[in-house]
Amino acid sequence: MSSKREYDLNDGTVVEQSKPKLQRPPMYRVVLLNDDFTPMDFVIHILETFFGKNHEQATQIMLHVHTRGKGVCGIYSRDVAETKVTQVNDYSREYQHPLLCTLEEL
Ligand code: TYC
Repeated sequence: MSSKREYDLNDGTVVEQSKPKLQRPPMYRVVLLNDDFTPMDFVIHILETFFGKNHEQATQIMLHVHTRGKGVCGIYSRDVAETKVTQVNDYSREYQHPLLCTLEEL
C-alpha cells in the first residue's frame, strides 16, 4: 500500500517524502503602558510620529492606555516591533518621561 507521499522502489523498499513544515514568522504587538507622569500630549505625539496614527486615532489609543493600563500601537514583524520599542523608549528617556513601550508575541 503506498499513499501520495510514499513510493515503492519495487523491491519492497518504501520511501516516504517528508511533509513540508513551513511556519509563518510570529508577529508582535507593540504595546504602550500607562504611568502617572508622562503628559497625554507627549503620548499622542509618540503615536503620531512612530506609529503613523492620525490625531484622532492617537488620542483614542492614548485614552485607552490611560484608562485600561495598556494598549496596542500596532502589529509588526519581530525586527520592526523591536526597532519601534527601542526608538520609543530612547525618545521618551531623552525627554525625561518614564513612558514604557514593550512587545508581546501574538
Ligand atoms: N496617565 C498619564 C497622565 O495622566 C497619560 C498617559 C497615557 C501616560 C498613556 C502613559 O502610555 C501612557 N498624564
